[in-house]
Amino acid sequence: MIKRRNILKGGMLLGVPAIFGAGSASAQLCRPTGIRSPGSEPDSPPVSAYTEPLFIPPKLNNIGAAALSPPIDPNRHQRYDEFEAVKVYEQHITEGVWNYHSDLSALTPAQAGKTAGSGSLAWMYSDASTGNVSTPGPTLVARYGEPVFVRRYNDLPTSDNVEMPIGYPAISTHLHNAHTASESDGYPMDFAMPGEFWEHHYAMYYARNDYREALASLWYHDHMIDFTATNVYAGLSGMAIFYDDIDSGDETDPNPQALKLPGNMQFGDDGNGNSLGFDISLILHDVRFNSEGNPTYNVFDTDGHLGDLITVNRKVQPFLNVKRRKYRFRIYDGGPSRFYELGLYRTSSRDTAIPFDVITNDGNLLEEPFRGATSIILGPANRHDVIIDFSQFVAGDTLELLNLMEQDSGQGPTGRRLSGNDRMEVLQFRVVEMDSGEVDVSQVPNTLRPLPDIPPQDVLDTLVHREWVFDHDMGLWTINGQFMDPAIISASPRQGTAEVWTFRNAGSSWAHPCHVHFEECQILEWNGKAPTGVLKSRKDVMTLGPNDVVKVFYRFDDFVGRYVIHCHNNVHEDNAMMLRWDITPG
Ligand SMILES: [Cu+2]
Repeated sequence: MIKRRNILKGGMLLGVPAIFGAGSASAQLCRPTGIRSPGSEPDSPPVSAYTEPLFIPPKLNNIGAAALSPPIDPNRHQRYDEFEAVKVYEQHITEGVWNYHSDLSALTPAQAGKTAGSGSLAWMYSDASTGNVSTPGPTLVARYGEPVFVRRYNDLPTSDNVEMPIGYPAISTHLHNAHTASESDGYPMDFAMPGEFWEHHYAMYYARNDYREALASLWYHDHMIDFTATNVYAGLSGMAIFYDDIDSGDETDPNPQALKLPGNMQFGDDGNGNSLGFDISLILHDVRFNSEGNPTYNVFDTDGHLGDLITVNRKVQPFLNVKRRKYRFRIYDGGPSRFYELGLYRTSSRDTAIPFDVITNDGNLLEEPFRGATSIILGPANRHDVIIDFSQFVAGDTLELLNLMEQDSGQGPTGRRLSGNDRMEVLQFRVVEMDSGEVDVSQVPNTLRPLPDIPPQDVLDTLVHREWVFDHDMGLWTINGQFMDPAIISASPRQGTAEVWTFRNAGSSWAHPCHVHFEECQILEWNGKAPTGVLKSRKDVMTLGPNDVVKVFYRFDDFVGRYVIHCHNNVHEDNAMMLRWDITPG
């Protein structure tokens, strides 16, 4: 049983230690003023809140291996013969325009082959089978046991011809947190130039073939070396959902083991703010727009980038109609540098936060739901799935997701909470009746998915221990005193081994969401304390507040090759806060 009181301290209702803390949160957050001024950027043009319908990406369509030309070459992929693709997709990455908000689109000049007023410049992903092009890209909906193959073409203009004033048109696509062979992982040096493609084989194989290692809420995003922040900011992000027999996505699943969480395997929307499904992914990116309605970005600020408008699925402050029933929302912080504390409030009375259930951390099912949370806290790349039950409201009620996290530079939050009208409007829910005869049969069971075992302390003591210190030097960002250099291999654990890693934030006024590719970890200690609540989970991004120290347990199995560890404040990452590490054959 989660001891709720253990993490409900200092007024924080869903505590994540350290930056978001067990203990007094505000005492551990960044100081109000950073060591460097972020400078001041002009505000975005004014837009009206809650007038754009939420965009919900449709799912990618399987085209079958026979449709690919040239065909798949199994020799290019580790263990392909064991995990032959049964779902095959083709995506193209293109430059075009996107309607972030009608008020912004109204300002845009003719660009990217489109007429004036048709949208803001964007880099986007397509589904080659439907011709759908969007940001976020189409959602990759996959299932364990059904290996996936995606060929992604870089159809961006060459650097001489791009209209997007930021980013670099070379592409490496990382499926965040997937247990993926190195050559398919989106390693930052594995990039495709305009006119080229890269292939990604996702084995859809539980790490160590253990169902307790199942992943659920993932996202794909660009990972081009030195240009991740700008390329993602330009539009290159999309969601991925992994299901299995337990978390099957079907609330009517007759399998007695199925959790029957809200979901009907329908994705997309009708264009008017109505979702087709009840399992909805929401990715947050904060964006700043110039007077012509295009995204703008200061590449000289290495502290990080803050937008002044919150977008959800690349719509500025959208609305969604919700029926009087339960929904699963997979909420992602897409960065580049903003941290969130999100609470749900009635529009009519913004004083009282409305409780909901949290069922995942970093997209992985918890052992049991965390019930009654009144906010969630996310650093860049963190994810939480939440269940909101709208049956407690009546048709016509409106609710809002508000951001309470104060942040005035890219370094990290100030440690203060926004209140009153300073809270940032993120998303509006408009409650409507269910259709006549419609029944909500979904459940939120008391047990979800068990955690893999951690060896006892005497065994942990015998393992290799490594420490990763996140610091800064000469205006850039370092790990263990080093800038990213793909020629340097900073660790090379053998396949089949386990290690204890420590992440240490050497800074007293900034935050670093530390991300390791390929394997997830479990927290052993956060600032010397054993994890409780939502931190008793599998994680891929440890969001370190000032001076935080986190000790975690890793295993390395199934594939070999090159991977990275980096800060997921992508501006820090691009300014050298990344290291290469390799898994070597056991
Ligand atoms: Cu960082």
